[in-house]
Amino acid sequence: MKGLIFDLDGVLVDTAKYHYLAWREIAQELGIPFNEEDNERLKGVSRMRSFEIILEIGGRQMEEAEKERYCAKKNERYLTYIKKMPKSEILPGVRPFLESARRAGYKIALGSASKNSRLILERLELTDCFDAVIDGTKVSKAKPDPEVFLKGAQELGLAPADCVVFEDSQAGLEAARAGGMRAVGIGSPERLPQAEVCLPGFEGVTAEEVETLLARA
Ligand code: B16
Ligand code: MG
Repeated sequence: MKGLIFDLDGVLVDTAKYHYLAWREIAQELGIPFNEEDNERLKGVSRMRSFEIILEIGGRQMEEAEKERYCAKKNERYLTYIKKMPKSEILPGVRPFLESARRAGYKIALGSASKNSRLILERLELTDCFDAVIDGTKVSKAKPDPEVFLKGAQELGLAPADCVVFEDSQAGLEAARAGGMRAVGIGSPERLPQAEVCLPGFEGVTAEEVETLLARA
């Protein structure tokens, strides 16, 4: 294991709740029922695909241009939450994990579907922790396609097999496996059956310990 590739939303920071709040407002406006269980399907998938899933739930169809307008509106709402987000919303143990992994010589990349990832890393003062940032502005295929993680490995100058992906979404874990990388789920094994190893989070864990768990998996 030479490279660590991190998803952003739900792994480094709990932005998933803000995505949910913003989408719920849009769904309400359209009269589409939308709950936290439905929201699970939106994790890790692109903004447009998320909206299409909401339309599917409501049995609705829409012209491309109108879909774009709703996606832009959702993002405006989402950004109002993100701009108020305090630094303390970095998930527990994340910063020490990243810092100690860097000191131990691992290369670190971000592999996120979000087009807002640069802004979020800046707000959390995490930008300097990354050797490479691959996000929704740099990829054309959404998770579960492995493009985002393969580009991450490439920018780190590493083979996919030497990288481990940390993900909270099913689509993201499928992408990691499809790309030939090791896959660590952040969350419960029941919710994330695609993961080789699951961690509840990063508190009290080191990259070396993750490497040991993967060797046994
Ligand atoms: P944006 P990740 C994903 O980020 C989220 O999990 C997903 O819910 C969201 O729709 C997607 O980013 C796009 O985000 O609207 O900010 O471009 O989990 O891949 O870091
Ligand atoms: Mg995520």
